[in-house]
Order: sequence, then C-alpha cells, then structure tokens
Amino acid sequence: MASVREATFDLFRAHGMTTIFGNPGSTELPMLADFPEDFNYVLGLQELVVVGMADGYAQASGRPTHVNLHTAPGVGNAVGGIFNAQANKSPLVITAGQQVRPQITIEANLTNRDATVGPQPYVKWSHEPPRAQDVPGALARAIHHATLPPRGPAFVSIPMDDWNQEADEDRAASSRARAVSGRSGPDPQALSALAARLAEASRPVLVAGPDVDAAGAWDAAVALAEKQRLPVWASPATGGSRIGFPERHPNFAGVLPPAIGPVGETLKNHDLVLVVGSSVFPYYPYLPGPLLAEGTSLVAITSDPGEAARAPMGDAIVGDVRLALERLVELVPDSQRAGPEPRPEPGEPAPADPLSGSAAMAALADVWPKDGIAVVETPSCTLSLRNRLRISQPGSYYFCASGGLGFGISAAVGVQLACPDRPVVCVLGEGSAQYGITALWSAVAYKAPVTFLVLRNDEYMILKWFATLEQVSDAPGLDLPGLDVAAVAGAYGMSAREVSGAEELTEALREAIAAEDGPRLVQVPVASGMWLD
Ligand SMILES: Cc1ncc(C[n+]2csc(CCOP(=O)(O)OP(=O)(O)O)c2C)c(N)n1
Repeated sequence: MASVREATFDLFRAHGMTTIFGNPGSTELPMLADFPEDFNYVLGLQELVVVGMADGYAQASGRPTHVNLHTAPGVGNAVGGIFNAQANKSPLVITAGQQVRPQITIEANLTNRDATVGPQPYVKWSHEPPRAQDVPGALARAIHHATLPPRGPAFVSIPMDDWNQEADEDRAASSRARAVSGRSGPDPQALSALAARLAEASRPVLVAGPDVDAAGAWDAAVALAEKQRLPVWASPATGGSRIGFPERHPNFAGVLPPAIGPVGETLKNHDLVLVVGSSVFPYYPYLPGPLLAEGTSLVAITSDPGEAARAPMGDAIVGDVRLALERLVELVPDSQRAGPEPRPEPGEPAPADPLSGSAAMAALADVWPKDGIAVVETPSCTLSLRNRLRISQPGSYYFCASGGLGFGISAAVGVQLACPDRPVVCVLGEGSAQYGITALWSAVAYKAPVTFLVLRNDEYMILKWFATLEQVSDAPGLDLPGLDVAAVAGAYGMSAREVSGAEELTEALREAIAAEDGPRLVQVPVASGMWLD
C-alpha cells in the first residue's frame, strides 16, 4: 500500500519535478522523510530566495518546479517572490506545511490560519485538500494550473499528518496519468485579417515581448520581421523579463520606453503596431500622453487572456505566440518595403573615476561568452546593459517583470542549476543584492558557477532619479554608504573581491566567468548616474 507521500513523489516523478526548492520546518519534515535518492533538495536560507531560485529554474528549464515552504511564516516571507513569479509567468507549484488536522480548528502553534488566503492574489489556484487522500490529486491540479497559459504559481497547503496516510491509489494513478496541453491556436479568421492588415500597412512595426522567448518563437519572430521588413522594438524593460528578438539583428530598433506618453511618441510614425508576447504595456512611471498617435492602430498577440482584456487600446488575439507567429509567416507576402536603418553601435564610454555604469557594461560586453546568460537586477544600468550586450540568443536574459527586488541572486542560482553547461552572469546593484543576499550561500553550497557582478554606487540611484521625476526633494533613505557586498559574499564562503577601473574589471570578469568550480563575485565602484547607453 502506498502512502500519500509515495504517491505524491510518483506524481512529481511523472512530471520530471525531481528538484525541490525549499526551506524546511517541523511541519515539512514528514514530507521530507526518507527523501528519495532520485530527488534533489535545494536549500534556500529564506523563503523569498527559495521562490526566486525556483523562479529562475522554472523559467530556464521551462518545467513546472516545486517549492516547499514552512507554514504561515514561510509563506509570508515568500509572498514578494510569489508576486514576482506571477509577473514572470513562472510555473511554480508551491506547497506549504500545515498543522496536523486534529489541531487546526483549535489553532495550535504554527497553524496556517485561512491557509489559502495568504498567497491568494498572486497565485492561479490556492487550495487545502479536504482529505489526506486528495493531496496527490490536488498537486496534479496545481501542476496543470501552473503550466496552462498564462503560466504562474499555484499553491497547496498540506497538513503534516497527511503524508503517512494511506493513498487512494486508483485516484492517484489516474491523476498522475493525465497530460494537459495548453497550447491553443489563435482564431484563424482573426489571424488572416491581421495578415491582410500587415500586408496593406505602409509602416508597420513589431514589438517583441518576453513570451516570444518563453514560447520558443524567436525563429518565427525573425522570419516575420524579415519577410515583412519590420523594424522591431523590444517591449519596455520594466516588464521585459525575457528578450524575444535578437538585439544585434539589423531590424532591431531598441527597447521601448516604459511610460504612456513616450511609447505613443516612439511609435507615432507607424500606422500598425503588432505586439507579440507582451502586455500592452508594462507602463511605469506615469507620464501621460496619447496612448498612440492618431493614425496608429495596434494588434496584440498573447497567450494570456488577462493581458488581452486589460490593454487600454488596440485589438488582441489570444493564442499560443509561436503557433500564431508561424502561421502569420505563412500568411503574409514578401514585402518590398524599405528595411529599417541599422542601429548605431555603442560608442566608447567617456572616461570617469570611478567608472561610469556604461563603462562597466562595456567591460562586461568585452568578455561576454558566446552562450552567456544574463540575470539582471541593476536598476540604473539595465538599459546600458541591453545596449552593450545586445543579447542575440534565446533563453539568455532574465529580469524580474514585476519590479520587486530579491529576484537577481536567487534566480541566477536557479538558472545556473537548470543550465549547468552555460555561463550565467548576474549583474546587480548593491542595494538590490540585499533582498536576496542569502542566495549567495546556496550558490556556494551547490557549487553553481555564477559570476556575480556588483555595481557599487553607494546609493539607491534609481530612486533619486524617480525623486526628480516626482518632484520630491529631501527624501530620506536613498544613500547606502559602506555596503560591501564582496565582504558579505566572503562570509558566505564565496571567492569575492572588489576591483577598480575598466582594466581590472575586465580581467576579473574574464577569470570569474572561466571558473567552473563554483561562484565568483566581482564588485566594482561606479559613478552616480542613470546609464542608458
Ligand atoms: C522588494 C522591493 N523593495 C523596494 C523596492 C524599491 N526599489 C526599487 S529600485 C531600488 C533601489 C535599487 O538600488 P540598487 O540596486 O543599488 O541600484 P541603483 O538604482 O543604485 O542602480 C529600490 C529600493 C523594490 N523595487 N522592491
């Protein structure tokens, strides 16, 4: 007779979910008992980091990923990460331990009161099974919710006395055997009408968003842009959790600005804007203006009905991004339009002491490995990084779509565990690094050979920039004197050092990226400023 635990581990096996990210407590120990040899447990020291590592792993592997948290306080700590994972469309199956069933009603210590309510707004489904025998079925359902479009976290609370109960083997086997596919084709008529609109437009443009990458649709996006001679913008960096088009391609025009007025202004010379795999748009901050100029119309293709529903303008077609793009490529004619002007190469950054953020990004670009993956949490340098690296391979860029910090270090560890053969470089502001700092320990513990590059400007630069924009003066709490991430990393057992100047930085990065035996951290002082080039 199988126990609920055995039936559940069989379910995870059937879905290839043999890596579990967790931070354990007494309420989770019964699940972890006799831990099977074919499973890996990746320990994170705080729950935001546990979810962040799983988020990176899930996105980079494309697979549903199990996160195990400690009852109410663990879930509470994790909520920021769950919010991030939802924005990143990361298929997480999150479980949390719960008091034993006989002690929930009397609210014994560590009872997760109203367990399903805590993570509610940030998960697709939140549940506590009514019987121990329902645990495997509930987790099967959570896996399907997490992986159906739009992908995202699902949550199941599991009383700790459920694991050793006898499973309902028929039900467990039946739910384990189910395959559920969520790739649905777009409405063929809507797509034909769109193909006709594209062919007839005089100056159409493509905006490629993160779901082009998640859907494996790079080749189709490139084929469409080339066949129709479309200039291509990346969706605004604020929500650009992934890159959907090669940024060295001659048709690539740049990264759209993130606010209403500037987006309308940037796209004003086009009569048709086709947005693929992005919300319309991840606006921030609020800079009002026309959503689009007069004479510009917009169509969005998205697998996310929520994105289609909430867009403030334009038409939308819901369906799998890759299926839609591949069909569109067949439907549109070869265009005779003049192709877009090529984008200028980035210039030499101006010399400065300490280095400008742009010079630091130029140093990184100089040593960038062919199949490198960037995980980015560096608010004042994100645009410079995009401009200097010009990433042109799929699955090579991860950024937190929600703007919530704590993603960078953790996600980089998860991405590296999912892609052990590719060099991962995590670029961080020293302020952002603090939210997920304990993930440095996990990088060391699991010998994840991530290169961490910390840009140290002694401040929350982007908040100073926002203060100017919002006409706020004398706000406290925007300076970070004496925050030495290299010293902290050393205390977690990581090989870490601070360097200064472009030459030392280039050398240190080259060495760190080449190292395969574990993580390295390179910290470099940079000048104050927002670095856009
Ligand atoms: C969880 C969370 N808390 C606070 C913020 C607000 N916030 C946005 S950017 C930022 C500062 C980042 O500083 P740093 O990483 O040093 O980058 P810099 O702006 O200096 O480049 C803060 C605190 C946030 N986005 N998320």
